[in-house]
Amino acid sequence: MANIIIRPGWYLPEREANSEQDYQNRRQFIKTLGLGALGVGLIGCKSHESQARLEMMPGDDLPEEKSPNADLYPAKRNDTYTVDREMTSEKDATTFNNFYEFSEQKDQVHKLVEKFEVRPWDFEITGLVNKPQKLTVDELVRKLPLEERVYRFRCVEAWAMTIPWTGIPLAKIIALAEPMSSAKYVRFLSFYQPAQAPNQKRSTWYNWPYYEGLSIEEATNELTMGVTGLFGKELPKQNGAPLRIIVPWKYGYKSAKSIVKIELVEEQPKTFWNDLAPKEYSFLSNVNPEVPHPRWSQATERLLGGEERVETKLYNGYGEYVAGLYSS
Ligand SMILES: Nc1nc2c(c(=O)[nH]1)N[C@H]1C(S)=C(S)[C@@H](COP(=O)(O)O)O[C@H]1N2
Ligand SMILES: [Mo]
Repeated sequence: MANIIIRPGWYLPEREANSEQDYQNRRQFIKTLGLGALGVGLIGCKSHESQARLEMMPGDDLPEEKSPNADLYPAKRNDTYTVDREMTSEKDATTFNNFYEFSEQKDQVHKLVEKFEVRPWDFEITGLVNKPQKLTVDELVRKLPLEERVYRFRCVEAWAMTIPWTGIPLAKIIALAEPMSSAKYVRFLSFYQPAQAPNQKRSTWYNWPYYEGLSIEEATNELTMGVTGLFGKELPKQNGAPLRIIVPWKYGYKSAKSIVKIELVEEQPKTFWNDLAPKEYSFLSNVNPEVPHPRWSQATERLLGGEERVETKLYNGYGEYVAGLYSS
């Protein structure tokens, strides 16, 4: 029973990975039809949703409240991590999103985040720590310096992008709480607001809220960041505002969005996708071109914004930083 209900969610990646182009064409067609019909409907009835859809432009997806931290962006770029790959456009990176709390359709997420309230945003660092922390993201970005890094990012569905994230090394964020030596893993918990996130309300077969995890060595590796910005501005809601994780050598789903809790724990934590389909989404999930997903190859990836495919690299090209974590 439960299996049948869960399928729609994790079967989507297959359709995406194997016939993404078809799928996008169909969406475009539906969108064109839909807009025409909405235009007529609007004359008599200004429904909240249809109005939002008509008026929404890519740049409008930023937090609406005036930001007390706008002056922190753009942050200085740390060129140590600059990647020799062309930058993905801001439009592509902010209109094609995996964020199942809002929609399973990547091109719809950015249109459905309007009600999502990301300020003020409380989050905590708890568990096996000497100094548990409770603070807002606005406080966090004043406490620790922000920097910009250009990273490759690779989704398990075999698409990839290269974009400038702004944030703080996660090691520094975790250090605020002074982890105990018994802490071996870090667990991330995303928000739960079904009134603001339509798919949390509709698709109740998922184990909301989203949860992920890393070993403490992975979480405190110099590459891992707590991210609050993108393209020199505050993080758009659809990309995981106001605080998300970025782990650039692992498949995208390891990088939890819109987190409210970082918990230091002793045992390897359970993770959202691993619980749904353990054979397809492992806890480790390092990018590896030689290990195919059970339903598709991971040897190449499509660069967002076009049809070009390039070879996928072991650890997404970050072996010099992380190979040592796995060499025992
Ligand atoms: N809370 C939450 N975090 C999430 C996801 C999600 O659905 N919910 N999707 C993951 C997946 S599969 C990917 S590829 C990336 C997508 O991030 P982006 O939309 O900023 O590209 O977010 C990851 N983090
Ligand atoms: Mo993904």
